[in-house]
Amino acid sequence: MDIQHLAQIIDDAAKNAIAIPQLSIDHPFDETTAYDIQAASIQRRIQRGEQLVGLKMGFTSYAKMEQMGVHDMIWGRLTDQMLIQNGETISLDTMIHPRAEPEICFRISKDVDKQLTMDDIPEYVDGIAAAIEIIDSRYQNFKFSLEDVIADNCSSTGFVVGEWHPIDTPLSNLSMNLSFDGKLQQEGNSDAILGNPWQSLLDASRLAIKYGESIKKGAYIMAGAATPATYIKEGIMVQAEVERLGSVSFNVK
Ligand code: OOG
Ligand code: MG
Repeated sequence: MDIQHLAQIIDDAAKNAIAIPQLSIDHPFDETTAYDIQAASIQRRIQRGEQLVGLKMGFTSYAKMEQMGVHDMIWGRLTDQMLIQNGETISLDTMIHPRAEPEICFRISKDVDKQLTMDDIPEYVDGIAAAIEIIDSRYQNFKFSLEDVIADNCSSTGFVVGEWHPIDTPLSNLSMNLSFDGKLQQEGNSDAILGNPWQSLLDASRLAIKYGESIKKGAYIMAGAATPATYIKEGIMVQAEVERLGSVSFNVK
């Protein structure tokens, strides 16, 4: 198994916005190897000058698992190039078949050096916000196995974070909606994220320790979508609204 070679294939697909066949069809690999391919592909981005700014969790809701036919939690890396400003106008030229999904984001206030528990949250987190993730699988037809999607950095492409709110803002049973030009596309609830979105943050710390990845002060942690994702297209305004956390949006050129 040539990890560097597979990392280059997936990185080129993302860089050139050209879909590829599922990597695992010709080169079956296990989950550990999939994370090695992800790490190597992110290393290529870092060599081009991108910086790691956080982690994203995926398949933390049944809505997402059902939509994609994949049934295990995954995690990927976020770089500064993926960060979109709230209200920004973006072009889809660099994407293949992007979709948007409503999320919650956490901001880390202290380097994470252990697996966090609920009691640790006030010491390590200083903000929560409504967020949107743009996912853009590098695989043809947005189809993949668990190993494929992990190798593809869990489809990470862009993320937008709304206004930060204090961490004592209750996160249970909040409506989470996605709309295009004010028209509702997806409707969900924060409880869909592992029963409690904070659990996603705790799992992110567990997985970071397991895989030797660090979560630094200032990092963004995306909790995973509460609803299925919807394809975005030119000329629309994409907005997520999370009860108590307000709304966050971007425009598509
Ligand atoms: C994989 C990414 C999953 C989430 O929030 O569950 C994810 C995909 O659906 O392409 O980001
Ligand atoms: Mg997501």
